[in-house]
Amino acid sequence: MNFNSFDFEASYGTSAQLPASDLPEIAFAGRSNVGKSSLLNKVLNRKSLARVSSVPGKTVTINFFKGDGIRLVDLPGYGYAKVSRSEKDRWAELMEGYFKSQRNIRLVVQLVDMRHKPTKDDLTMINFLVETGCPFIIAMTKSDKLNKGKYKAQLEALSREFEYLGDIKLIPFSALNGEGTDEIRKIIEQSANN
Ligand SMILES: Nc1nc2c(ncn2[C@@H]2O[C@H](COP(=O)(O)OP(=O)(O)OP(=O)(O)O)[C@@H](O)[C@H]2O)c(=O)[nH]1
Ligand SMILES: [Mg+2]
Repeated sequence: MNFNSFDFEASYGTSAQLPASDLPEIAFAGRSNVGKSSLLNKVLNRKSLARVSSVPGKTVTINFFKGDGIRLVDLPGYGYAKVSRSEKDRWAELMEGYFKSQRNIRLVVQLVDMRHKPTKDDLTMINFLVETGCPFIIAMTKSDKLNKGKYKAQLEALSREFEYLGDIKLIPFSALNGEGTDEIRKIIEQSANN
């Protein structure tokens, strides 16, 4: 798959606006600020195709990137405490609209911060993926921020934490040094061709 061929397609703020699902889709989910846009940019070999911000809660839309016969879908981040009730409702409407409209979703890349235990919202999202029967992998982001000892300890802790998921793949990832990029690309490619 040519990961350099992707381009931004469109942003949607309500589920009614979502285009027909006429291509395989790979979606990216995770709490606000976990590094979704950074991971997308890394996988697509681009500096700032997906907007990266240090201000959490910036992406309140679903963003589509199209290339090589598939769509990559940047889902809005969750779990940011300072958003208003109406923004939370908008988030829920968008996510439910996306997941419950018979789309051709081949894979969800679920992001969690490798430095921390999964949040309550992370677990809610992961259990939602389990319930919908959606295939997914877990990318553990910001792995570069851990020293060798912490890295090993967190890898073990998160492996235990997610043991109940069976053989769901856990992939340490860093947008800074590129760890995990090739593995994620390979899984995206396999899922798209399935
Ligand atoms: N050190 C390090 N920093 C990262 C990594 N990934 C993301 N960041 C930083 O974390 C912050 C948030 O990254 P984004 O990619 O914008 O996160 P997001 O999940 O898209 O955030 P929202 O769109 O707001 O939900 C930025 O300051 C990034 O530079 C990583 O792998 N390593
Ligand atoms: Mg983002």
